[in-house]
Amino acid sequence: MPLDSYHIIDSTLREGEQFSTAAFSPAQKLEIAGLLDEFGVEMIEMTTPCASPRSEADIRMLVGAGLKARILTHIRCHKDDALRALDTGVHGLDVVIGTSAPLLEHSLGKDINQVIDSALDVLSFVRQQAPDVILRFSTEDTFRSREADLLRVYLAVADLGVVDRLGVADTVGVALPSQVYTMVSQLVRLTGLDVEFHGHNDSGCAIANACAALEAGATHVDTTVLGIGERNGITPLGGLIARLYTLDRRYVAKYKLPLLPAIDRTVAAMIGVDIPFNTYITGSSAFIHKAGIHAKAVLADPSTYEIIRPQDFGLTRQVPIGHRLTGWNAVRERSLSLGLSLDEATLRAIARQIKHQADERVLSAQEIDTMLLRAAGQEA
Ligand code: HCA
Ligand code: CU
Repeated sequence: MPLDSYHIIDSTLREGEQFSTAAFSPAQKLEIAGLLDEFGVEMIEMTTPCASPRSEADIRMLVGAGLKARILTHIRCHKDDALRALDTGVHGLDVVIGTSAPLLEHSLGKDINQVIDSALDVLSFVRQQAPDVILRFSTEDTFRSREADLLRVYLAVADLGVVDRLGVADTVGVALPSQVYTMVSQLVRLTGLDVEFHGHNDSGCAIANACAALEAGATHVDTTVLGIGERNGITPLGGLIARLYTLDRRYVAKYKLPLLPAIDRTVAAMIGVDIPFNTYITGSSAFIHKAGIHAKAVLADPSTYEIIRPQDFGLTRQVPIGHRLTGWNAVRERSLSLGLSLDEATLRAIARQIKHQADERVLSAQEIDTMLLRAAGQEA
């Protein structure tokens, strides 16, 4: 079953470079790739060597860096692009061509028969040139393409017998999980090839769609750190991990999970953004329990309100106290961690006092500690 054996293709160094504020230096690319490799992603996709001289040099640099992850580059369906890519010694080529009506008309100026001819021509050329290169063929804007066209393209490519993997791309983030499931199942059934899913997040389904693809038999999922990419990006690495972890921790056991916070922090700093508060696992509020009822239950048994264990990612939960929703159990927990043994009536009274004051203003942790110490007869 694919969920037991899927691979992550991290595209922070390709799709992620297309994020508005991203411009990674060679040293930064090496650092990101090193972290991702240590985390355990199986493949790292880089910008085409045709983009700029630096892009080409950086592929050579990463190929020579001795990482476990295979280095791929992403190219248009052109022989010249393929030759330049192969010349870098890269381990794999991700070839893409548009198939939707808007792209056929405005981007490629080709009809679907010409797309098929060009795909077959370029792919067989690549295979002749490089018998061992990992070769993937993907259609851009898969979910706004005519299904009949898609099937013709994919079946022709599969019959050619030279590619290792087919890719489906939700380029504009329109697909629903059910559509992804149907498309991927069809490709798996009809071709028997490995299938990769690449999904944008314009309407908030990138993680769900990646999961649906895996459930349907996809073998590879594209991610980027924090989900960065064109517009608002694609499936985030941490989000995919969170999704799969909550299905079954064994699905993500092969990855070095405690490295995720450093990976997110590193890339956020490089692109000059804060990690958004609601980021899966590493957002600042991911493990904060606030209301008294939640705090009480989570302090008694974290699984009551925590589907992800923060310690699996090297993180800790927080239970803030100085607000009007607080409860005496959380106050007791804090007093115990200060080494105080206050009785229940005192703790309840302090909780009431906090609620009263916090109706005007949230109290700091320091202010709460002072209250507790005073109640225990110790000066703060
Ligand atoms: C893009 C291309 C792509 C390619 C995805 C793939 C997309 O529009 O920049 O090769 O699988 O989203 O279609 O990123
Ligand atoms: Cu994309």
